[in-house]
Amino acid sequence: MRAGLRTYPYTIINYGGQDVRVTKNMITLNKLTFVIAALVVLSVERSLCQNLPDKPKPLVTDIYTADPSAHIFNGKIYIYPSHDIEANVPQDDEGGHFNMRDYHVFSMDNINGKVTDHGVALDVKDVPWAGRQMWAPDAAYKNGTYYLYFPAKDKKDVFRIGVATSKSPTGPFKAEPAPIPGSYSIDPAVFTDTDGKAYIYFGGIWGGQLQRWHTGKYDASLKTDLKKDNEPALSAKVARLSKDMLKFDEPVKDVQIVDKDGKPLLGGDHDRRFFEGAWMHKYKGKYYFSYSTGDTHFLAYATSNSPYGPFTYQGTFMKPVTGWTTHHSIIELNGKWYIFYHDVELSGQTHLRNIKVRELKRGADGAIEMITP
Ligand code: FUB
Repeated sequence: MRAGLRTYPYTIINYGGQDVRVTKNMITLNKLTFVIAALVVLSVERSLCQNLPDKPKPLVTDIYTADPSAHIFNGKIYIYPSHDIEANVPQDDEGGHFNMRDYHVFSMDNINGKVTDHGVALDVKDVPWAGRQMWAPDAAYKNGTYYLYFPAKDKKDVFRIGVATSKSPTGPFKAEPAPIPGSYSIDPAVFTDTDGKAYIYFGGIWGGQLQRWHTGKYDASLKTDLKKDNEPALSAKVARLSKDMLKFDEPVKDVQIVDKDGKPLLGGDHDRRFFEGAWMHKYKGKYYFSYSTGDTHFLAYATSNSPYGPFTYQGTFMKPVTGWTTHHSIIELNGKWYIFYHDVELSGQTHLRNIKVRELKRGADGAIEMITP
């Protein structure tokens, strides 16, 4: 200590117009209070800034929802799911127990926000060509119109893909009088690339009937797959959409998935081959094709430099959820990525599902981290 200078065991501060003595201990305590307060503020802020729980809860609890296709339109999240109902149809390999009749659209202001049900957006009775089973839909937007793409069985019990339009993202949607010409099978997913071109991916084996079209003609005798385990697996399909978004603009192509040596995945490779539930997203210029492996219940993905592929298989990224089916969509919001998916937490029954959302994380190389639901 320097001569002539005195130190005091307290500091005087002016608090509310009065001089107050503050001891060292008090300063330490105040620092602690400050740190705690900062931590509380930070954690509240983080929850508003789209941090989601690791064990998400169902987003909708008053009706059953599945196969959620999420999109951001005008800065808001819209979800286009299937609407599961109890139709008392026994479970079979053809998915007869998924006997849905309509679609509801849901919206959220932010990823943690309230979920709003906008009611019935399209009913099977208003689709002139459809007979039954309104399965997993998707949506797209172009030039002031919203498009709802949906699979349904036609009056001959053959799955086709329909399209319906609306001026609002929440519908109601008006169906075109006939399915998309040349369409078949299920699970349409529409991806609009950065150059404005839109592509539709679709297909699903077993109950989704993709195997019945492998010669180009419908063959009802093929119930599950081709039963050729050592031959290339059946592929999902892709076609660019026409400018009016109502038709295929080119012949349908195979979405080929190959291993790291460039060899096609085989029909017997049930852990890796495509089953149903296609989704496409683009990350850092690469195209990520993701899908369900069906009877092995994984979500898997493959990447390419082209929206047409071939796609190189990268791995699975979600372990089986509760319930037989697994189906997802992936969106980016404010620099973070989210996966919408379903399980059967509410009902415990495969055909009565509930949608959920959680964050999708990646490694520095873009690899999607494994999710354990
Ligand atoms: O919801 C009916 C079907 O179950 C979907 O089309 C498949 O993807 C599976 O989730």
